[in-house]
Amino acid sequence: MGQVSFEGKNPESHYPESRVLIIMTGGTICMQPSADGLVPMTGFLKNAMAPRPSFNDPTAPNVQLRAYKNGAKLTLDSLRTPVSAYSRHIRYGILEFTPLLDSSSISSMGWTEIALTIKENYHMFDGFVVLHGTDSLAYTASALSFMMSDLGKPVILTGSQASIFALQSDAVDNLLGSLIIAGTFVIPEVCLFFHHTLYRGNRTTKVSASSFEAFDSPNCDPLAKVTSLGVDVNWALIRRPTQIAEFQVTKYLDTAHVACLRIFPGIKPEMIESVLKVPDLRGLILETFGMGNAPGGVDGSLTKVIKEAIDRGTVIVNVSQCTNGFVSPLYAPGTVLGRAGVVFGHDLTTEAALTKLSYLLALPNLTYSEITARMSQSLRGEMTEMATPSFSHPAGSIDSAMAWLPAADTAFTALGYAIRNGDLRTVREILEGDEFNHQLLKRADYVGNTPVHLAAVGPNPDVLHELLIRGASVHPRNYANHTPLYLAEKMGNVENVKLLKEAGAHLWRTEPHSGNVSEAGDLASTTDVASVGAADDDKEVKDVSEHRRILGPWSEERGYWQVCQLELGVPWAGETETKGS
Ligand code: ASN
Repeated sequence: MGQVSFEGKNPESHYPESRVLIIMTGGTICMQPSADGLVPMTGFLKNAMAPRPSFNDPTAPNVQLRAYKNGAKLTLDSLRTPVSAYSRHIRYGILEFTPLLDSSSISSMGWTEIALTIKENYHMFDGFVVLHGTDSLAYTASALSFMMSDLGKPVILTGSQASIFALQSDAVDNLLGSLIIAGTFVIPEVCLFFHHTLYRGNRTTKVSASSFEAFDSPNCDPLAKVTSLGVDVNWALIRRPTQIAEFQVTKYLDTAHVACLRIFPGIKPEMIESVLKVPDLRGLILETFGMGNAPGGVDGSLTKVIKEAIDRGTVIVNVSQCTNGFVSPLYAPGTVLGRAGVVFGHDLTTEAALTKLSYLLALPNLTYSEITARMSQSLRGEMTEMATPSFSHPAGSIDSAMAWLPAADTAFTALGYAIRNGDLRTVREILEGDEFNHQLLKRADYVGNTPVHLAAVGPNPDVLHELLIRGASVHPRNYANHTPLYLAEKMGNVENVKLLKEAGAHLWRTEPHSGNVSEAGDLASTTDVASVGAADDDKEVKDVSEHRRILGPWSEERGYWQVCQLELGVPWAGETETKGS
């Protein structure tokens, strides 16, 4: 008997595939010259990606992906990348918007369309890449971050300064980097990737009209950098879930009733007043000098028009014209603005302030003071929290990371044992005692199991709950492409299955409902999240039966280790056989 060849659902490759949906909205990246100047071209997958080897693995089987748009079921052609440094292929399909836009024409309707498309397809892809023009990219990234709550998967926006069809362009690097990150790392944020750098989307601003280094996030370090060694993720900065909740989308932003005004030396109170008296105006972003200064006007006339508008219920937010630093009522004029009721936007970018206010104004039943209170809090990491935590650590210098390594191995092993024993107290002690606990939660064992995989098959749902509220993700897939939910189902652990689902977990087509946990409606929702077209469906089902053939029916005595070794791709002693024998 020979070795079992465990190849997941890709018989032509030893490596698993991640799935990424590309949403193409337009922008220079897809433009070609015409008599009227650069115009967006359709057919990006076929015309721009298929001919480029870095986007198209020639050994890949033809697979059609299922996707949804406005409730309609679609079949998308797909390609996959050659295997990445992370031992994965990224398979992707593209949904193109009609018409494709120069991003200067995007509006809140476009943001709604992007957000709803992600929502409709959320269960079928590991991550999402949004291709978009650069001009309004920072606004879109900010808007989407507020519209999406309890996001568990990466949403990466990118574009390029030069068309992908140009000889010298940043398009290939930007798109390939976005695809690999979206298909490899569970970074549950709306991000912007440009010039080898991953930024938190709502911290970005466009800083150059022509340079390839077009974006910056001046008040927030990058979330990741692509180097010759791979992707260096700054995990300490990545936002983590802290509540048990499923991904939701707010469909609408109230951009129609907000405005933005830049203060300049000599500005007249009447100018500000005319903006503040626009019918139905509900909010104003005031771009002030330095730390939030504005001229008071003769006899405080300027502050007077501001105060009157606030008394009428208009929300006025003070942000700095400087790209770096924050507003604070340190100077006298700032104090006067503060007393008048202007909200200090701290280090919000104008893009984030405008879209955040539009988001809050669209939420039903919020009072004026609830809106101003939320404006001053960080909702999605868009502003630096004012309160300094009593215990913090640097983003992780090389020295501290090196010093941490051996201890981390011990801590991870101890954590694994505590999880398997259902020992909540020890789990808490390990996580509380380790300042790098966020990294422990992301680590995986030799078959790719994260602590959540272990807890999913562990005896104590409270342990699983503890990991989830401390920011562990339900979405990572182990080396056999299996999620914690699949393992919990396989074990028939009803409570863990319920908890994982409440936290937004879902099964994949390759993880058919085991029947061990039979809840009404489960099977329908499970089969409904099929991620592939007909041809691929057949192949995947065959592969699962291959697993089953080797495993035989589930039995308790085979226990945890068999799940971990056989289901996760490591042959179990005495059960190896040649494929097809
Ligand atoms: N005008 C283009 C756009 O924003 C600029 C670009 O994508 N580089 O759509």
